[in-house]
Amino acid sequence: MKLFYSPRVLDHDAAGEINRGVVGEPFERPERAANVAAALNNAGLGLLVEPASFPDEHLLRVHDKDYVEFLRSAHRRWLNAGRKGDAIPMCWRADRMRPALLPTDLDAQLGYYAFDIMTPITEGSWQAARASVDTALSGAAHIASGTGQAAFSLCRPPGHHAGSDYYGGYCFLNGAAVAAQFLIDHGMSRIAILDPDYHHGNGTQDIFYARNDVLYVSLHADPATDFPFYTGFADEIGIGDGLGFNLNFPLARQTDWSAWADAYGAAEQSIRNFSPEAVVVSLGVDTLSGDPLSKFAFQPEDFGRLGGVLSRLSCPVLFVFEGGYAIDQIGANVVRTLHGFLGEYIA
Ligand code: OKP
Ligand code: ZN
Repeated sequence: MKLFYSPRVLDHDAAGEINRGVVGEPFERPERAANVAAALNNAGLGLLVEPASFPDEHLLRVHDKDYVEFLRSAHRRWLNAGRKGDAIPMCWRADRMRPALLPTDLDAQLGYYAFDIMTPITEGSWQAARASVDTALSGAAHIASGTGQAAFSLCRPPGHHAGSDYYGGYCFLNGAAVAAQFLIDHGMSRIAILDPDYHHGNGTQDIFYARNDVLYVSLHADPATDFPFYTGFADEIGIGDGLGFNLNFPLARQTDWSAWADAYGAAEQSIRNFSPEAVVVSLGVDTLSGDPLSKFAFQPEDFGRLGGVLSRLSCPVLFVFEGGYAIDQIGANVVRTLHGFLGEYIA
């Protein structure tokens, strides 16, 4: 298995996060990626390879130009306006207000492109998010070359909440979506994206919602109780040509491995019926019991089982790292997943 990691993904470093009305340490912090990198290094799964630099054109296949330019310049504009610290939106357009055209004011643009307050734009956010996309693209290029059957891209910040022109849920650029599009652009005709992160990948769903060449399948906490709240319900099944190519499995809090695996059986069948040429896995390990943001009940050994069931897909798999906030355990659980996938780990 080929592993990709760049220390540039550490550059996004938020000063704080507002959680339940209190400013505290961010859940999504650089040590997450550093810890996963350290665990991979110790696991003997292979060397961590520095990703190549890909041109923006790959990114722009999925994200809008104006949005990308906003992300690239937002923190510089924030400092130029005499502000300190991280750029955070303060005002949103309510749904019943008049429809907004792209505003020019920085604060108005922050509210225009963001969908939450927990995703600050820091001095290094652009560099990190861009490096995260290069990391995903390097994994995709490895799969597209046909020389390898599996890759793990240690992306950070995560990506699956980011849409073509919006950010939130700690995500700025959608690495899994850019990678899937890269595989399509390199001759593959059907890509499945499987998203086992605790949270619904609303951005990935949105990007491919009207398409039948990319199947999006997500198992996640019911949006009736969990972030991102407004999307991820079972009746969201795609639109137009994409009708039937989006599948959501909202699951109750406290879902454990056996309940998750039941739902996965149906998810797996739908992926098989689609017969993808490759599968991109948005690998979040925030399904762990005790994860500080999540309420599923996976035990550590269940990640080996997860890797095992993913290996049954029997087609090339690109793992793209997403969530997981139990900082001291996420590295071991990524390793368990990859070992299980490679058949080297008995749960
Ligand atoms: C990103 B990914 C605490 C609320 C948590 C944010 C969840 C973002 C998860 N302030 N909401 O899918 O792991
Ligand atoms: Zn998550």
